[in-house]
Amino acid sequence: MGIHIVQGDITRALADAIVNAANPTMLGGGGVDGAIHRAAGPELLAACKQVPLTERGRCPFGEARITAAGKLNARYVIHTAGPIYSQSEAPALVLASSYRNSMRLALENGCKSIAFPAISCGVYGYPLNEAAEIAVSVCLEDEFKSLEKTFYLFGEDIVQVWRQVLSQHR
Ligand code: AR6
Repeated sequence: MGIHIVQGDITRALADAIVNAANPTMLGGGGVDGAIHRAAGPELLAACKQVPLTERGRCPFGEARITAAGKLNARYVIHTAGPIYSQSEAPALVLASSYRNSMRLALENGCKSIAFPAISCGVYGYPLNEAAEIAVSVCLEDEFKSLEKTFYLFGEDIVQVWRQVLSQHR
């Protein structure tokens, strides 16, 4: 299935799963994480508190966790903590893992469609071009071909970057 790019708010997405660019605490935050929690309502935070985390109560960078979606038009929210670009030893591997683990969880839960934000491209500081290259390449892996993938991107500049990278892969 294809890869689509939409300029706009991911909380409006109609998809089986909406991916949240979260942080390892899984307790919400700013940016897209804040928007998703606000739109989903308090059920989402309650659901996040139920998911299995590490002994220290964390979802490690590059991993993902799935919850119900509260009031969103989706069956699931998949929360992943992308890398903090300046602090990660291997940001490209971690970012690829965030996309891969999110899509694996979606497939394991019977999803046919998934909506992504630009994971790590806000306060986590990932350079847009490199992030787009990783996002698109992982989406094109054979394992994920049955999923309909849509990127919801904030702003014209980032949409341009994603479109250009996608066109280079076609
Ligand atoms: N829909 C789509 N994209 C959005 C939306 C939205 N409603 N709101 C922001 N973006 P960021 P990160 C874009 O900072 O870099 C949180 O506090 C935004 O313009 O949300 O992975 C978490 O709790 C940018 O392009 O996520 C973590 O602590 C992209 O989404 C931390 O931020 C990602 O920006 C994660 O940082």
